[in-house]
Amino acid sequence: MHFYTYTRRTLLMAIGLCTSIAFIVGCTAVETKSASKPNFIVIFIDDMGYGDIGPFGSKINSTPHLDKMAKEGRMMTSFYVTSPVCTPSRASLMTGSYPQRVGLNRGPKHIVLFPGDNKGLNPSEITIAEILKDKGYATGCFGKWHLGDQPGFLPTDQGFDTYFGIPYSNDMWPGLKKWPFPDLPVLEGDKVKFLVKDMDDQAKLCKQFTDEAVKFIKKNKDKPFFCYLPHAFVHWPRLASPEFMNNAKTKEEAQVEEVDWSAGQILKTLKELNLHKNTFVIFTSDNGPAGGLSAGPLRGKKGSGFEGGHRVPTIVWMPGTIPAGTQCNEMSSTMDLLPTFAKLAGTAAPTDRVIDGKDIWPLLIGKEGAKTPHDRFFYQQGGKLSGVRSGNWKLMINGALFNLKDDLAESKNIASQNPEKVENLKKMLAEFAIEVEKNKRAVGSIPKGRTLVPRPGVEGEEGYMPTLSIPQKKSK
Ligand SMILES: [Ca+2]
Repeated sequence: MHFYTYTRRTLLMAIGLCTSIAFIVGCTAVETKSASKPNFIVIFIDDMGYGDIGPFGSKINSTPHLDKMAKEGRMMTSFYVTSPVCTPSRASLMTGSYPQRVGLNRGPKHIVLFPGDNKGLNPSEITIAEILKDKGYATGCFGKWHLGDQPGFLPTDQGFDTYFGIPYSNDMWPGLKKWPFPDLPVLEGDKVKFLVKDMDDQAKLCKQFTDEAVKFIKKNKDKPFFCYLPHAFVHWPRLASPEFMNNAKTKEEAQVEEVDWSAGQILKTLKELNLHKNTFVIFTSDNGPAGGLSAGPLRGKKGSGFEGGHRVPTIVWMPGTIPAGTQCNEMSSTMDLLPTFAKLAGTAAPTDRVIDGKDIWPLLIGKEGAKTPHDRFFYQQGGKLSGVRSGNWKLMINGALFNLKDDLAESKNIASQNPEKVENLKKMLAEFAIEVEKNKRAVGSIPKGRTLVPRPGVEGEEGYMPTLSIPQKKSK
């Protein structure tokens, strides 16, 4: 209790002091007391929809650990990702910036990065991991990266001391015959540790990433840490551990229930180590639901510019600091985590470049009267700007206008009744398109890509050709 009081007071002091450029001076005192810095854990599910977990209304999936997390924490009901697909969404989480700003609104040849692509998250970007590492944090990433698989782009090149996971999606493997994929490697650091050979291996990915994350937390219990747990689940191809498969009607249900277990393991570990009051945990998803999963009350799914593609089921948890059993409906996004974490760690987001995210700590801790720091949020579809939300109004690039307060399902286009709103939002879209073009940064690029492991059955260097450089057969 004493420890906690001390921690909280120091934290508040840090927040109070770190309000200007003078933060470096102001935070010196805080920095020496490293125990006061909170730990951060981001549990990032792949392709899970707004309606897939109990706290967000699922009647299909049993998610007791997330139910408890929501009871002990706070549901963010208007929390967004910046893109309805993997790579761009992850680029925003890592950089606090819109994906088009960092050149990763899409891959060079496809909507997301593919094995061996010569592009990736530019090493000159300052990631959330680099900011925290700089402040003395141990940094670990356990799971799916998908921001480039070439030297310079991997987690260990982007601020993570420890990495264990797959470099891109789990369906980018020979099991998906649509493209000539190489084998799917699991990396430890930047080295291939083993291959995901079959569906039994796929089924183990949730447990393996969870176990590695728990190991990392235990190992770093005495210093501040940042644990990023981007699960391969619940992305296709789907199979869960036998104990979950045996108790579920579908593979989707089994996978959701296994990631629920995973979140439970993380929270349980924190409580066992008495770190729970000094660790901020966020559970969310990288984009809306893929086939077989649910957006709940929202329209659209993975890939869509509607709410279902971008609004993700999000719970934040830090007992004693984040008010238990509460909800926040203010607009916020994954881009806000970088500035928020930076501030709590006693520093600030980079100032030499445009960072779109803002500090949302007042929203997370339920500060009375706290409002979203954003007067606009931009959506994208197919790698392109596709809409804007301001307040409760949302304009799609095709001119459809919705009021999300009265019509969360985006069922009634009310553009013709609200010409002024349409004009106002259109202007925001136009301004953003110009501004982001002006202030965008280069994507990471190397002359020639090479896959990490060869395509099965192909001899020599040819086996390492980037997947999409190989002449494609017509898919059936
Ligand atoms: Ca995804």
